[in-house]
Amino acid sequence: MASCYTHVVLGLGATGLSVVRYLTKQGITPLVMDSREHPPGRDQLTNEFPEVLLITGGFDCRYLVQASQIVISPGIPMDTPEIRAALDMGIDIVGDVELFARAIADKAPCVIGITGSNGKSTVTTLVGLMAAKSGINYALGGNIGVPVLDLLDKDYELYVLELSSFQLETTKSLNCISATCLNISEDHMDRYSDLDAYRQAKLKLYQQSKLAIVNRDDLLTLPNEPMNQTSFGLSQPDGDEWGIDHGVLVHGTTEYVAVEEIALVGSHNQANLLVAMALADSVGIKKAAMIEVATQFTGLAHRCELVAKRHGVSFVNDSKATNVGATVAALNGLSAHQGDIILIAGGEGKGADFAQLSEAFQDVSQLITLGKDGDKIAAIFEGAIKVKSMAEAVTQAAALAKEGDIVLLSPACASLDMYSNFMARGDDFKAQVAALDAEAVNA
Ligand code: UMA
Ligand code: ADP
Repeated sequence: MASCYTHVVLGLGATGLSVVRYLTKQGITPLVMDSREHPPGRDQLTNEFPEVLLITGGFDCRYLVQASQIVISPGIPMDTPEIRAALDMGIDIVGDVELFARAIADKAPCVIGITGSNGKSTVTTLVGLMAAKSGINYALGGNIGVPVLDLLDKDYELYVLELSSFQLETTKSLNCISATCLNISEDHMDRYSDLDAYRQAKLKLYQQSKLAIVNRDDLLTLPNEPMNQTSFGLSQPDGDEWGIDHGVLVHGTTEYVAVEEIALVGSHNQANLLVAMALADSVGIKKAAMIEVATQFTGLAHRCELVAKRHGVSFVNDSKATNVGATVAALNGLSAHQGDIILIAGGEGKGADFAQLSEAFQDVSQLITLGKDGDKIAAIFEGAIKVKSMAEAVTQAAALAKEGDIVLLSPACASLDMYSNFMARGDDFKAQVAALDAEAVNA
């Protein structure tokens, strides 16, 4: 069988659709394959690109081995046997971010790259807001939810990119002005052989940047080889580093903003602000713009978001805590709280070792678990309550909570066992909290 397809797109989600859009604009009609029977973008593909052939239910090797380029979605592991076979034959296998990097190589705009286990979306948003306040024509994209190839329709001075380890596995040509790996803690252990394999995927970003901004409080974020670098951290900085000195965020000896004036809550968010300012500084964003954002931005939805206060009980939605590190950060951020913390956790654990939650669980007075791996979390907390739905979790939590307590949804797990994404899970939590009031009215 001779294939007429030079380009094959693997995966038909947000990324696959953006790749088809990009390739067809270049006059290329790709073949699309998805290993699921009913991929999410099927209807959209048929409507937008009726001429594009879609094969579902597997990856047909006969097409792969005859292609000149295979564009792979981040959710598809590189060690899928069909992809390995094509790689061994020397076929160009790239991700959408690599295609983006090649497409902008001649125009040479400024690119900032942001990776890490937790805080990527917050830092990406902070840098974007700082750029906006500085009057820079910028775009945000990548893992934050906007496929990078969709940003090529317009010209921008600055691209601020959130990059996952999955995306970085297939990217080698980004030419960033500055890049950071915010922190490293266990995530996606169902995809990587160990923590170092996951870390090495993230550190690939530094090789594609003129400046590395490392977290001196997390040595796993340091590059393998010394390079042009500076650091951020919660301690007093040395020389030109970013840090905190006597309660003030500083760059070297230059004061930026006092901790008490920051609108975001928690020490992890002070770190997020420091690195955002360091990245912003690398592209000439003005100090006044950084300070304005630091004092005004209260955070993204689904990240330690206070959704309701009911009879003196605070209901906090941290649905974006899709790994253990994020839940630990949320609990550490609340450790000074006087009342009890009732935690709702569980979901798709992605192979995580939940024992790492034990220390932070000292601040939890009651644990309610749900989802596929809820039982594994319940096993490390005596007297954990196991429930089957968010409605049950919220009702139980509300019944246990008294004035001054916090009910925190911070699952330490992905949502995909019960929901389409973390936002749907957070929205369900909010809806169940709102339903408590309706029940009270009707009682
Ligand atoms: N697919 C297969 N075979 C597989 C796995 C997936 O065919 O073995 C297909 C699926 O059937 C589906 C398509 O691939 O049709 C989905 O592709 P995808 O999983 O790569 O997801 P996209 O919709 O393209 O979204 C991706 C990112 N998703 C993942 O990395 C899993 C989105 O990050 C990102 O916002 C988007 O590209 C735009 O860049 C989400 C995410 O969960 C938020 N990221 C992970 C995280 O943050 O922890 C890394
Ligand atoms: P990401 O895009 O990397 O998932 P987000 O900014 O969306 O990061 O935040 C995800 C989760 O991680 C939230 O639960 C948030 O409270 C927590 N978080 C944010 N910043 C940090 C940080 N610097 N260290 C640890 N956890 C963090």
